[in-house]
Amino acid sequence: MAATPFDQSMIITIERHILEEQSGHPEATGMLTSLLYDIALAGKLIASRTTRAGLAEILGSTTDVNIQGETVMKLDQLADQSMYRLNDHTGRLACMASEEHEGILPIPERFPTGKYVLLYDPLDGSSNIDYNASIGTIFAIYRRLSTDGPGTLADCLQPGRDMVAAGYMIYGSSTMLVYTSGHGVHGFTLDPAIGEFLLTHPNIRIPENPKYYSTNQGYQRYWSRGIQHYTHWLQGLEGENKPLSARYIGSLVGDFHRNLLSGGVFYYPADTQDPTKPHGKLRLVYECAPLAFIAAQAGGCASDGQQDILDITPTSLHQRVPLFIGNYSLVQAAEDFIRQYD
Ligand code: FDP
Repeated sequence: MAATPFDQSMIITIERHILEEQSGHPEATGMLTSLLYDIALAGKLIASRTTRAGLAEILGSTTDVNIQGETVMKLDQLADQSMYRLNDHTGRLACMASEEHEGILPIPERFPTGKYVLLYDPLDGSSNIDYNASIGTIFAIYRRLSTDGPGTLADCLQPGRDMVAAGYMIYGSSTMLVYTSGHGVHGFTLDPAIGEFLLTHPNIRIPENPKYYSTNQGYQRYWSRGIQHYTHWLQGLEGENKPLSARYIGSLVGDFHRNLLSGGVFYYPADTQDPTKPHGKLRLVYECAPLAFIAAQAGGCASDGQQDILDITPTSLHQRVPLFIGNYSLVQAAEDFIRQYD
């Protein structure tokens, strides 16, 4: 029978999908399933706030400055608190870490601790909030390394390869949640009428013929020779390549999401613009590693220009690394140009 919008057998909620994935693992306790579901709930809450962002009482900056030296916007704080509060009492986490805070976020003593750690960037791309462009929440889940009691910094500084699950929520023309627990990448769209994330993009694979390159070309004068040549190659000015189209929102989740569905490469290389940031702008544990895990699960990859992002063991929570992410061939080409010219 042909599917209609009301064919209920076609409707797979995120809860059903996560539970079905769990049923393939008889040893699973259900804790990860519940954790993912709590994150999805935080996503719904943040989505409901971001869609009201134009309303005066929550739009605009606070006077606080976060540890990255950026002005914190109120929505960042709302998103940060939503993620923390929905996960602090469940007994599933040993600790958390958020891009908005300098150190790890302990679980309050009155609540039990659990076997996972959650790292998140509550509202990535937040400089776009005032302009109605897509923004997102990125998360990564690891198994704790410590055996019991409060979680530790070491629990949060694990290489991306050891990640258990990762995902992002994107708040755009619709709200989507995209996640992987190591068995493919799956995308869900929030149906605001019923308040549920429904499976709309099962088994996402990065298309083999890439369409886009995404970078902030305004910084070109600060780039190394390798990056200059790489960019010319992507533009078809060097070599035999057909030029790729340029697309850059300046919101990592938005740029990554588009390239995941259309094929392409996003890069934020090291540059000489700011001597205090010699490795680019993006944070390894909050942004690069989780998206690298998703890219790899979708058939792509991510590199810092020399090695796979997933192989880097972080040395601090707010460590920054250059990022090249997307189709495997385009990321490998970046490494080749860097090796040849830099
Ligand atoms: P934002 O500062 O708006 O939060 O790392 C944060 C980030 O956005 C990414 O989402 C985005 O890709 C990048 O910074 C944009 O930086 P530029 O403005 O330097 O291009």
